[in-house]
Amino acid sequence: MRVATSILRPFWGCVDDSISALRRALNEVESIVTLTGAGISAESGIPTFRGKDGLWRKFSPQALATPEAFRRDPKLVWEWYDWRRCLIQKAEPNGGHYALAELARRQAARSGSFTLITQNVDGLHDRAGSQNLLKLHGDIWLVRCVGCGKEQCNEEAPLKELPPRCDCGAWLRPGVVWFGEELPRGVWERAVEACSRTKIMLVIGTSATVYPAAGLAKVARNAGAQVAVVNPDPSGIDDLADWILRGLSGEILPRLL
Ligand code: BV8
Ligand code: ZN
Repeated sequence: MRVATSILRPFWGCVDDSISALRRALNEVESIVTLTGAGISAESGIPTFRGKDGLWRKFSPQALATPEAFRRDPKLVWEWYDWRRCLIQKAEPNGGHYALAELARRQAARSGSFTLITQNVDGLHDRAGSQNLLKLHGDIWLVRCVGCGKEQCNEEAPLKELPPRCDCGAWLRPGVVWFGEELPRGVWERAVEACSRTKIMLVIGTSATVYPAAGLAKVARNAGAQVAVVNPDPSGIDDLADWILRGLSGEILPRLL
């Protein structure tokens, strides 16, 4: 019966030992997978979804992040996404984003593999220099035509016209995955594949409540990987964890380097 190697409560002493233990382990393994959620962008000023001033507290996902909501009132949905784009454009990546980009560089330097899987649509990982991201839920800076299906990058914030239109005249929708919509095919398969062959999985800043993303830690665990959780609060996958680092990812991740 595999015993969680160390469950840490917020006694900094313990966090230190566990960070050094995890840092050592990360320097030895050939493959690392990380899964991030809204929590990694919280210290950049982007509200999380379920946090105390989270997006889902003020706005209902059903009313704004579903194809039905867009069909019902595309202008309302775009007002929400335009507001979030303006917020994100003013934000900067934080120490957590940069630490993961550096971890990937170090893994590459020792010809190990590093896969960054994110539920975030904010693009802050890209701006921190991370490459070959697996964006499970799309990208808020992409727009897709509901008529001709053309997808393009659009970083205009605020948008001049809501809803924005495609050259073909049809409306554009945000390039994100809404509830009830399938995750981007290749991206999901590659995420599952990476989790099923990794040695360590870091799960950072997610409540692990949205599926199928929340099921990836179990895929890794069942394949024999060790799982480390970085989150100031309990999350849906703590029981799968070998390490629980209770703290802010912007403070903890740089200390893994
Ligand atoms: C699908 C894009 C099928 C849009 C998003 C199984 C069981 C139950 C339900 C389902 C199931 N399978 C499917 C479902 C339905 C649904 C679902 O999961 N519902 C939930 C609510 C129960 N899933 C779907 O609909 C998915 N699609 O299943 O399609 C299908 C198959 C074939 C063909 C057709 C259809 C699609 C889900 C994707 C939805 N889109 N985002 C947008 O952003 O507007 S989800 C969105 O919410 C985010 O992307 C993210 O995934 C989720 C929010 O979760 P988190 O990121 O974890 O954020 P949260 O606020 O919850 O937590 C933040 C955490 O950070 C907290 O724990 C906090 O403590 C911590 N934290 C805070 N500060 C810090 C920190 N951590 C570290 N440092 C800090 N500083
Ligand atoms: Zn079009």
